Amino acid sequence: MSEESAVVDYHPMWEELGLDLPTHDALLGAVGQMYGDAFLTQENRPEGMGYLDFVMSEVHGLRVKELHDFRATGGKIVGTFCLYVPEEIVRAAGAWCVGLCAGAEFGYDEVERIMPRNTCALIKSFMGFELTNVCPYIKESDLIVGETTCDGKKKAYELLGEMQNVYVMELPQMKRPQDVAFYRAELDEFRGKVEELTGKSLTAETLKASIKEVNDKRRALQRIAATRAASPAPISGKDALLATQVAFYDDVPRYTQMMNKLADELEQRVADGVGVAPAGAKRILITGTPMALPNWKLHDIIEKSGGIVVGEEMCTGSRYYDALVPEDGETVEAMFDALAEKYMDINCACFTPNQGRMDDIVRMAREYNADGVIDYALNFCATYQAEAFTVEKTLQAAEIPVMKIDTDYSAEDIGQLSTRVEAFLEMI
Ligand code: BJ8
Repeated sequence: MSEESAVVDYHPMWEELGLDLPTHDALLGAVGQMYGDAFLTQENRPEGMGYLDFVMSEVHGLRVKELHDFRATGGKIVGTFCLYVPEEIVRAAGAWCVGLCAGAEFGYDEVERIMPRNTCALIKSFMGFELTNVCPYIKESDLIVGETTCDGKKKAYELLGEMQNVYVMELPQMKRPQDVAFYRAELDEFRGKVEELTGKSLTAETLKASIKEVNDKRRALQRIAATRAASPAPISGKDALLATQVAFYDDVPRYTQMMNKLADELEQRVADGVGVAPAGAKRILITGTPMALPNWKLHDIIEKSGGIVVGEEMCTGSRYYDALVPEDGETVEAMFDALAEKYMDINCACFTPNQGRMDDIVRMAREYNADGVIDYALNFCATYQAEAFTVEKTLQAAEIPVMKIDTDYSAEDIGQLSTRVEAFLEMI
């Protein structure tokens, strides 16, 4: 993907994919406007963000074309919704992985004909994208992998399975040794499914290479995250969130290279004392449900209210990049054991108990010198909303100010949320 590429008309490709062109044009127009308003109005952005601006300007263009071309040569695409589905296995069997979680309110009328209104925005969004034929990533996916995490997703995958080729991985709900063994066996099944799709066998060599490649991607994100502990923070929370969101669908080696370049620049900024937020800006850690592209709502509110987001304890944040898979395994068996251990260490509220998440929130609040924590949950997300009480109690015991926000993807409550956020920033 070159930033110098000429403007290309992708409508023929979108038409070939079966997208509803007028509706899709409307979606791209709305996302472009949101992006301009949230990102391009920021001052003193790192130059390295130019790459992500370019990726976003081509969000349904060049990257989709790359997937399209890959498939034209026999390549397979695997779409996923959850961190528990290992990209390493997909890549080791010769396929490419794309994240399909969706972060915009679209097609809800169609969704509400087949799902309850009180379904979380993330589920409604990906179902709406499918039902209105506006997501080229779903269309390019040869296999879509769901997982038995929350009840809403489980049922949505049944409905999605009537329209697409869906495979569901079963996940345990606890983290005892027998649960890790159960998940380990699921990984074997998943391997078989992906090998069947690609017609290629995963080998110790390809798996070792893909573990290293995905670890390198996570290492680049760790470097970016580490710079956010500095005061002033060298990058806005919005820009850092975008970097993580793009990790789920960009080309892995290219993305890693570009994010390492961004990290070099941020490290230099820290050394030079250059930052993006005014001195004294309140530093906020966000914890909670994932923020899929193009959901930038809460970060935008906080940063337009004068605060700065310094970390995300979420699946589009530290849960994605904090842990690496050990690279010393030599056999497929040993590497699958390592993958099972690593992935079962993710702290999702769908698991019980989930003390690891509480420990991480407190640790991160301290490491990133946060003045306060905002616990963010999508409306109707029972697991994260219920866990909010434990989050609050834990942070109060650690004497860290906390505020709970329940919202969705709509713009309707932005005014009200801004008032609450401003009051919180003043209070801490
Ligand atoms: S590992 S957080 S990506 S399941 S917001 S759809 S939980 S009702 S997204 Fe998740 Fe995997 Fe866990 Fe992460 Fe359900 Fe809640 Fe909606 Fe959610």
